[in-house]
This record gives sequence, structure tokens and C-alpha cells, in this order.
Amino acid sequence: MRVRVFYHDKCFDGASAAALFSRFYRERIRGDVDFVYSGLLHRAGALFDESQFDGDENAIVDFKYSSSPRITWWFDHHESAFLSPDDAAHFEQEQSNRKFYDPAFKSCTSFIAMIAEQHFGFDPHPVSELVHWTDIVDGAMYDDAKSAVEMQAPAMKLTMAIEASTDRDFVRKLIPLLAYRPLADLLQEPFVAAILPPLLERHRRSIDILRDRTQETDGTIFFNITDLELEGYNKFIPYYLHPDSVYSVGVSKSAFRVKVSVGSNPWSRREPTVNLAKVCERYGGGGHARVGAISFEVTQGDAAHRAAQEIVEELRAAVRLQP
Ligand SMILES: [Mn+2]
Repeated sequence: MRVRVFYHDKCFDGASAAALFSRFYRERIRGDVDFVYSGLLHRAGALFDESQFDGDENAIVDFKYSSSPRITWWFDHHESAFLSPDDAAHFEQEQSNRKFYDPAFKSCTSFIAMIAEQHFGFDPHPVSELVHWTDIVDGAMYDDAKSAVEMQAPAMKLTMAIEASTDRDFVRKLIPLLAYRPLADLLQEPFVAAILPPLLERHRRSIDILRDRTQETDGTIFFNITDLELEGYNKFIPYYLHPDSVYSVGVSKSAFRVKVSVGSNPWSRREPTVNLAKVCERYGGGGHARVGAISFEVTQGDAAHRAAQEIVEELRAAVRLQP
């Protein structure tokens, strides 16, 4: 029996959701199973290659819905979960008790733990550390920007490694361990320990770069780092550098996309009032109310910069209107 698990790649919650789903499946659905892991990233154009839905079962976790009949399991908690009204309607008709959606959950991992326990009798206690930390990391529940940027906890170092590693197999190697071992243990694994020092050094350099590149006006930070290899930077650095900010808009570039990242400061004294998932959906992106993103083709850099400027203006206007 072969189960292919599609997960949100370069994301601590995505990897943890794949890990927890696999442990739950092995313990409560069937034991004689081989898991194959496939990371998915948001990009301009088609998100899924349906020819890859080739397992005996195919699961998607922490990523958008697919109406393909080959997909037999789905869990998500993103506000922007459906690519189209047709997909949302398709999910509404769903009767299998194997596809689940709740945008109120801080992490997809804690959502799977709850469903697995309540619907399938799974015991979540052995994975409580993972569930605890995915809620903190995906829900941005850090005490302050300093602790989010200093990354003392093992979960935060793993998050950095998952987001910034350039080894395409790194997350695939980590997933089978994530739901079975204490997070501090995983830092000692040779394939993890080897990449931490250079990534921490890169992280420290990225703070200096963003100190140069970020500008805050009307509570909204803007930065453009498309000329640098910096995708996977710690997304809390702008708020660490600009503690009074409410929003940030950044443009970055990788081999396959130009990304406009739109976020809000979790420690802001002023409450963010704009739903960022809705803003990003207008440009073909999505996410959560407090953080979202839009992916453009690498050839569509001008469109990305235009979208970023429009969003910056919109957010600055919203902050100016706030009491
Ligand atoms: Mn998530």
C-alpha cells in the first residue's frame, strides 16, 4: 500500500502536518503502508500536476483543495483554501469523512491532531510537543519579535532549516522523524546539525540586509530584495527592526517565482484591520487574515512590483485612518 502525501513545502507546519498525518494513518487506518512525500509551493499558474496523484491513496495537507477524485484525504486551515468557487462547492458536497477544513485553527498540524483523535480514536499525547510548537510557529505566538528572531527553541531552528535549506530532499528526510522524536533530538541528526551553522550565519546577515532595505511610512514597511538570494528569510525581522509598524510588504525572488509577501506585526500596539488573505486573493494569491502572499512568474516582475506598490498604498491609507 502506497500513500502519497502532498504538503506545504518549506513550511514547519506543512512538514509537521505530513508527519502527523502519516503517524495517524499508520496507527489508525492501516499499518502496512509506504509513504511518499511531495512538497507543494505556491506559484503562478497551475499548482497541481495531477499525474503525480499516483498513490493508492493521495493526501494533501496544509495546502489548497483539489477536486481530483484521486485525492482521498485533505486537511487545511488557510483562509484561502479554494482555488475557485467550483472547488469550494465540490468540497461542500463531500461525504467521505476524509476531507476537513477549519480556518480557525492556528496550525494544520493541531487541526489534524484534533480530527484524528475525535473521528478516528488517535492518541495525540505522543505528538503534543509538535502540536504545541506548530501552533506557536504558524500562529506567530512568540512573546516578542526578539524571541522570534533569536530562535532559541529547537522548533524555531528547525523552522529556519525547513524554510531556508536549499537541499530539495531536506524536508523529505525530516518528515519521517518529526512525529516520533523530541524536537531537540532532531537538531543532533547529522543531516540537520550540518546545515544549522551556515543557515544561522545567513540569518544574521539577512538582519543587516533588511536593516538597509526596509523603510517604514505610515506604519507600513516596504522592502525589495529581488536582487538578492534571500527567499526563506525570517519573516519577523522587519517587525524586529520596526517595532511600531503594523504591516509589511516585501518583494523577493527565487528561481521559479517573484513573491510579494504581505504580513502584519504580531506585536503591534495598533490592531491590524485589513484582511490580508482578501487583499492577496485580489491578485491571485492568498493566505491567512494576518499574513498572505502572491506568487508571480519570474518574467512578471513588473506586475509584482505594481501589486506591491498598490498594496503598500492601501495599507498606509488604512493605518492613517486608524485612531
Ligand atoms: Mn499551516
